[in-house]
Amino acid sequence: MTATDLIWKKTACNLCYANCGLEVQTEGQSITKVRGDRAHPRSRGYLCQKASAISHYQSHKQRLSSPLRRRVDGTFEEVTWDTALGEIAEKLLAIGADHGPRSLGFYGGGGQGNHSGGGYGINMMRALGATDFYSSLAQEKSGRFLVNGEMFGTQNCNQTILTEDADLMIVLGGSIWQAQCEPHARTHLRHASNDEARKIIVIDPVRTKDAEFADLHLQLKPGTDTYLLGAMLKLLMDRDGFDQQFIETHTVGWQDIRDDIKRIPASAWIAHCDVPYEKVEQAVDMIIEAEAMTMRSELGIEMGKNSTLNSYLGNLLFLLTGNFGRPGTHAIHSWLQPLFGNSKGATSLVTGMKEIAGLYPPNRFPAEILTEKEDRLRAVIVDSSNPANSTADTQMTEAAFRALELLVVVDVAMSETAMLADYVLPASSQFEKHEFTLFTFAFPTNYFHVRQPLFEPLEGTRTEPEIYADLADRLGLLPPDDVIEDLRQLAASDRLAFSKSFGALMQQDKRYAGTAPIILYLTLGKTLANGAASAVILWPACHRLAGREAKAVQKALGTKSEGPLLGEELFETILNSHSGTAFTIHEYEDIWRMLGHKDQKIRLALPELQAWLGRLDPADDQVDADFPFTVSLGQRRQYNVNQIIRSPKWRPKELDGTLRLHPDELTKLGASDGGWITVTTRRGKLTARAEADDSLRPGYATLPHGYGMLYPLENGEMVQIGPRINMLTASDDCDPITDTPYHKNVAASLSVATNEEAALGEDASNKVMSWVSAAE
Ligand SMILES: Nc1nc2c(c(=O)[nH]1)N[C@H]1C(S)=C(S)[C@@H](COP(=O)(O)OP(=O)(O)OC[C@H]3O[C@@H](n4cnc5c(=O)[nH]c(N)nc54)[C@H](O)[C@@H]3O)O[C@H]1N2
Ligand SMILES: Nc1nc2c(c(=O)[nH]1)N[C@H]1C(S)=C(S)[C@@H](COP(=O)(O)OP(=O)(O)OC[C@H]3O[C@@H](n4cnc5c(=O)[nH]c(N)nc54)[C@H](O)[C@@H]3O)O[C@H]1N2
Ligand code: SF4
Ligand SMILES: [Mo]
Repeated sequence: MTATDLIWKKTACNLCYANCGLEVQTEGQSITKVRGDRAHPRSRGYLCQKASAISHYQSHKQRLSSPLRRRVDGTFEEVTWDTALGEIAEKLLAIGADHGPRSLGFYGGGGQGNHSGGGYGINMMRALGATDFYSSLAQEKSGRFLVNGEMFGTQNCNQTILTEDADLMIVLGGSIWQAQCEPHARTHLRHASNDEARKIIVIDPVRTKDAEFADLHLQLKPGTDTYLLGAMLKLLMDRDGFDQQFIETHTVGWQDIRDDIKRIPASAWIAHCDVPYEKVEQAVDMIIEAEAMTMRSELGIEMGKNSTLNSYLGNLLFLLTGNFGRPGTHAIHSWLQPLFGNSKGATSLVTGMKEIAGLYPPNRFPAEILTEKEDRLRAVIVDSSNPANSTADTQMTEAAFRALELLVVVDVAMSETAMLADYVLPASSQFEKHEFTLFTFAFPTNYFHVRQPLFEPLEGTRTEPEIYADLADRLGLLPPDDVIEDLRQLAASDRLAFSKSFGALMQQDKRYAGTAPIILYLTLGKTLANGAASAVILWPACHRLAGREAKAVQKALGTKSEGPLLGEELFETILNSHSGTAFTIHEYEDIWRMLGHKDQKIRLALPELQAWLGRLDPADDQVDADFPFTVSLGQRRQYNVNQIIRSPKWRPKELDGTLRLHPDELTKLGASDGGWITVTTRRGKLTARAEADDSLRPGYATLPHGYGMLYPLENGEMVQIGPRINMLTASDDCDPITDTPYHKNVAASLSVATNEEAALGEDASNKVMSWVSAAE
């Protein structure tokens, strides 16, 4: 080890979208020590127990280091980059020519820690004429995007919560302790809990760790949030709890929704939720008494029944009570570069589903392939996503991937999706390239962090921009070499002159609109210091923001520069702030101007959702006698992180990914704690190890997210580790407007596993455990 290895290098955690700043020590190509980066302006040294696990993302047995091509017998052979990219380009062109550009699609483009590559890949596909882009975001947040679009004016008017100054914090179907999602999440919980003046309400069928901190826990029947939210709105109305002045000043449509709320049969709906009426009254009183309230809503309602309607009612709750646009409430925030778009109602060719925020929902992905229609999807690039495990209905998703004429997977690891690919392209890891995320949701100060690489790329790998630039060239989507060379030279000598020439090229030839990021990468990008070429995609974003939000940018940078100079200063600051930096500091009054509606007023009336509210009837919500349990599929726990860490070595304590259920239910089933239970749904079945957990309501069970990977043991044997939960979910068990899956409320039957099933589970578990123990 050399002295330089002991230096603390700056980076960020890629295990959840809080993306806390880190300092790490390295040895060779591995990360050996991790601590919080106190200089990171947003996370200020905060991190959670998961951060040290990033070494298992960086180094493990399934890292890819060569392009792979599928053989006819299904096995893979290593091929050169030249062969792989040449053949992929040829096939993309042929499929596009034979069946039209809408037969080409793209899935993913970024995970919890990486968004630098997606812009290159998606735009390259756009340049080929593709319009079908799928993302995991569209299996969780589409309802929210749609509702925000209608209420605030554009689908990327993204609301954020200002928890630090709130005296009431509602956690609605989220697990702050386990899932985090913003830096200091646990600190907020602790502070609010220790402060007499601050209150916490948790709405969750599980007595979560958050609920233990709470002043009030509404442990409702799973899937009944819509009724609870409706009833709370009605009680608030009855008690004069709405902020009429806010409603009059900042909103439109109150007259159109008033009667919808008035009609809500609060008692009957609360009874349906199975929470005491007095507790709901208490919650309503706490909301009325609060000076400033935030409501953090997550997958518990977004992947719960009536997902989009939940998002609408949730928004109404904080808006009608005037908890928006002030410290400690809700706000919308600026973007350096929006993470998602604003759709104008395009629909897909096969199933006619709506594009929302520029994305199509994974739940419809298999159906867009498994059809005889000419326009079906035939060639797909998957980047930074593992849909074979993370999309609903694993069986159908795998069948769809197999039915493609071309599947290309760009990943750092041999994922279950890569295992189905025609070509697998090895990407450099997030610690081997410049990287950033667009999870920049803070207000009034918002932050951006471009992470410098810790390592040279692992031999044989390439960064995504390199991959897409090479592919775009082979696809004939780039200007001639001499044009690129001239632009590069201009960028090196005079950036403003470059800006003009680049703009002129884009005007002159519209074909290059899609590959503009790649052209920037090959020209201006190559002139950036320290090899930061991939971050060039932020350059136009910096200029746009400096034009749109000059004052807020100036304040963040402490500068008086204007126009293009301000854009350049922002770009340079972002590139050179290794711990991240503030990019805007807003005034609260800016919020109204940032709304998408020109009159700066929020729309309250959404007819489609009002009609849905009017149709709600607890009688329609009956238990299916064949599947009497509700299983929540994809619980966030101490030891899971999406599909980001594949090696089981980091979690010997929670190796199996247990099925948690109330001890009384175990007794009723005649099952034992630690024994094996088979879970059967309308779609499929699996066997999991049981774990007694009295924090769950009877009739309710949970399985964890982030398991079910196939991993090779020392002898090369592939073992599936933990439950592959989407074997249990059906694509059509989803929201009727946005197709968001109802993963948190899946109807199931549970039974003690047969001897054979239990033996299989026990055998896999023992094999992995003895390998993990030996390796330690
Ligand atoms: N440890 C860990 N953290 C993560 C991740 C991870 O894999 N592991 N993944 C990251 C990602 S991608 C995301 S999107 C976030 C998700 O973060 P969260 O949404 O906070 O996590 P979940 O555990 O999926 O669900 C949240 C809560 O919803 C509750 N819930 C279930 N059904 C219902 C219901 O019907 N009504 C209500 N009100 N609540 C219900 C669950 O009990 C749970 O406490 O986490 C991020 N952080
Ligand atoms: N049943 C059920 N299903 C769920 C959920 C649930 O709660 N229940 N949660 C859903 C949610 S909220 C989400 S966000 C999704 C997450 O699921 P996915 O969209 O599949 O995303 P991740 O698991 O974050 O990461 C996927 C892949 O990115 C790869 N990767 C990591 N770094 C890089 C890189 O630098 N470059 C490239 N090219 N690849 C990289 C990883 O190796 C991994 O294969 O799962 C969803 N699926
Ligand atoms: S809160 Fe999220 S980003 Fe921060 S250390 Fe934990 S897992 Fe990593
Ligand atoms: Mo997510």
